[in-house]
Amino acid sequence: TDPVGDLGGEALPGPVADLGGEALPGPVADLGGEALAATVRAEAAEACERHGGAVVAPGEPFDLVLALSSADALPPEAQAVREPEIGAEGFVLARHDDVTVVLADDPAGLLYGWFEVVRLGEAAFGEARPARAHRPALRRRMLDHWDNIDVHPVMGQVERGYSGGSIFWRDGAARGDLARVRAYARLLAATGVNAVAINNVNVHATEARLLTDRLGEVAAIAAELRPYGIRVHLSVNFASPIVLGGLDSADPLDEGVREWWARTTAHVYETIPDFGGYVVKADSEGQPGPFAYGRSHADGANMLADALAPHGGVVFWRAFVYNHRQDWRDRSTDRARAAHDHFAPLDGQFRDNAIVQVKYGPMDFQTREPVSPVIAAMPGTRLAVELQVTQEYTGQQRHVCYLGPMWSEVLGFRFWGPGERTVADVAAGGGLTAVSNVGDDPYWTGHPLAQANLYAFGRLAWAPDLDPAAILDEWIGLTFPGGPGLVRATLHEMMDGSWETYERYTAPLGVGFMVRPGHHYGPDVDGYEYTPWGTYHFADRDGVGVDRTRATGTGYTGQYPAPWSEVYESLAECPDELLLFFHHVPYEHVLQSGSTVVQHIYDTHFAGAEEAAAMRLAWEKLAGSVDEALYARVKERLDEQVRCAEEWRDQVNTYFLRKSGVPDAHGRPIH
Ligand code: GCW
Repeated sequence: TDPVGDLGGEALPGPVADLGGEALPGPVADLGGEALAATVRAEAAEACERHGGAVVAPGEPFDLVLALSSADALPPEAQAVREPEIGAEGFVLARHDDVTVVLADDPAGLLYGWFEVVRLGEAAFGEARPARAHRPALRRRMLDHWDNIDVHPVMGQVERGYSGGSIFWRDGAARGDLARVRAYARLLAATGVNAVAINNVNVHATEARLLTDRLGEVAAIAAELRPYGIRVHLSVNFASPIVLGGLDSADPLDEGVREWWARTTAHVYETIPDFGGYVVKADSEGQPGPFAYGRSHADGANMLADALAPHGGVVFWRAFVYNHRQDWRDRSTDRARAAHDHFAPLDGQFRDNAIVQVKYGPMDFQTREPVSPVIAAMPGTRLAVELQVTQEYTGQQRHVCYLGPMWSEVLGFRFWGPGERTVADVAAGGGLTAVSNVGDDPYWTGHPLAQANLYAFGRLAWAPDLDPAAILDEWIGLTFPGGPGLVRATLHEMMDGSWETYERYTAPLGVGFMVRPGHHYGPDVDGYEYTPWGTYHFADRDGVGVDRTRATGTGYTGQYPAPWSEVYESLAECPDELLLFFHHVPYEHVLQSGSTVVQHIYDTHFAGAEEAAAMRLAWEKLAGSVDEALYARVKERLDEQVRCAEEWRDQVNTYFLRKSGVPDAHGRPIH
C-alpha cells in the first residue's frame, strides 16, 4: 500500500488544525517494533541489577508491569487502566494496589513509559496514582546534526559545534566503534526525541555521497539508533543528480532527474527500510536549489516528496532562504522578510509528505527575535519549527544559557491573539526540529550544563506546555541523583534566568547580532554593519534600530496577522524587548519600562555582567558537592563567561556613549 498517497497530497485543504500530528500516516516498515521491545526488556533488567529486583515470569508477583494493550493475557492491574486508544508512542501510567502499570499500544510507547518511570524514580512506586494517558503533542521530534565527515577547512568537523568532533564520523568515515551513538540514542529516547539527521545541511562533496555509494555507513548508524526508536534522516544536496548521477541537470521537473531521485531513494529504502527521509537547504547561502531552473521551492520539495512517498518518507524543506549578498547601502531589502516573501505564496502547493521547516525567528537564531510570521502564513502546508540547541548565538557552550524559557515562549506564542492556536499547535502538523549541541566531548555538550538544553528540547517537543523551570528540575534530578539540596537550589539560581542574563549583556532590545563575523562569538557592534549579510542595527548619532513598519519602513510588520501586525507597528505598543527589531528610535526614546533606550542599554549591560559574576560565585559554593572534574570544567567556562560578559558590557556601553554622547545617569565607568 501507499499510505502517503491515501491522504491526497495535492488536495490537502484547509486549516492547520486539520493537519494534526495523528493525520500523517506512519512509517511503512515497523522494523523498530521487535528491537524496541527488546530494549525495554534490557533496560528493565539492567535497572533491576542496579537497584535490586528482578524481571519475573507471568504468574509471579510484581511491582511494575510494562504491557502492550494487545497482549493476550493482560494482568488485571493492566486491564483496569485500559483505554480504547492510547495511540502511537503514547502510554498510560498508573499505580494502584501497589502495582505500577505502563500500558501502551506499541513498543515505542512502552519505551517512553519506561523512561517516565525512570524520571519519577522512587515516586513511581510510592502513592497510588490515577491512570493518566501521555501522548506526544508532536509526532516528529527531531535533532539535526550539522556534522561533516571531513573536517571542513573553515567550519571544522561540526559546523557551529562546540562539543568537540562528531559522534558519528571520524577520520573520514563512520566511526568503527559506534557504542557512543547507541548511548546517544538512549539519551535522546529518554528525552522523547525520535528522529535524527546525521549530516550538515550544507552538504559538501564527501557528505553528498552518503546518499549513494556511502549509504552503508548510514545504515550502520541507523542500526545503532533503531533500538531506541530513532529514525535516521539525511541532508541531501539538491544538485545530487549532477554531482552523483552524472546528469547534466537537477531540474525538478525534468523526467530524468525525477527518475534518478526515485531510483536512488528506492535504493536507500532497500538498505534502510525505516529510513526517515531527507532534509534540504536549497538556494540558501550558496547551496544549489530549484531557482537555477526557474522552478519554485514547491517544485523542488515535491520532487523529493514524490520519490519518498512510496516508502513512507518525508522531506524537511528548509525555509531559511534569503539573499546573503545584499548591498548594505540598499535600505529597501530586509532579510527578515525573506522567508515569508519566498514561501507564503506557495502555501497549499506542497505535497502532504513535504514539511516546510521554518526557523523560529525571521533572522537567524538570535537571542531575541519575534516569532517567524511564516508559521502563521501557511495553513495548507505541514510546517516544522526549527530551534537551535547548539548555542551559536547564545554563548557557544562557554556561557550558561538555559534556553527552555525561550523555546517555551516561542511554542506558546499565539499569532491570532489570546485563546487562539499556539505555535506548537501549528507545528503538530510537521514537527519540532533543532540543531543538536552534541559532539564527542565526554560531557556530550562541552559545557556540562548545556545538557539541560538538549533535555529541554526533547521534553518540550513531547509536551510544549511543560514549565521550563520544572523541566530543568527534572534534568537536575536525573543528572545529579542523590545530590544535596544545595546542588538543586544552586543550579536553579544559576540557570532559571540565564537566558535573560545573556540577553542583558549582549545585543539590546531585539536588535540582534553585534557579534564577531564568521565565528559569531563575543562582541563586535559594527562587525556586520557594512557586510552583505543583511543583519544591521543602523546606529547613528541620533538613534538605533531597524524600521520594519509599514508606515515608514520595510513593511515587515505586515507579514503578521492581527493583532500582532498592529502591536508591532505601533511604537507605543511594541514590546520593549523587541523595540529595536521593529523601530528605529532616538536614544532618548522612553520605553514602556520608563527608562530611555540608551539608559536601558547601560543598565542592562551592567546588570548582565554582574549576574554572570554572581553565577560564578554560586557555582563556587558547590566545590566538593559535585564531581571534581565536572566542577572544574564548569568553573573554567564560567571564568570565560564572566570575562566575555565584561567585554560585551564595555564594548556595547562605550559604543553607545560615543555615538549618542548621553552619559550614564549613574556615572558608572564607561570607556
Ligand atoms: O546560523 C547560520 C549559521 C550557518 C548555518 C545556517 C543555516 C548550516 O551561521 O552555519 O549553516 O545558519 O541554518 O543553514
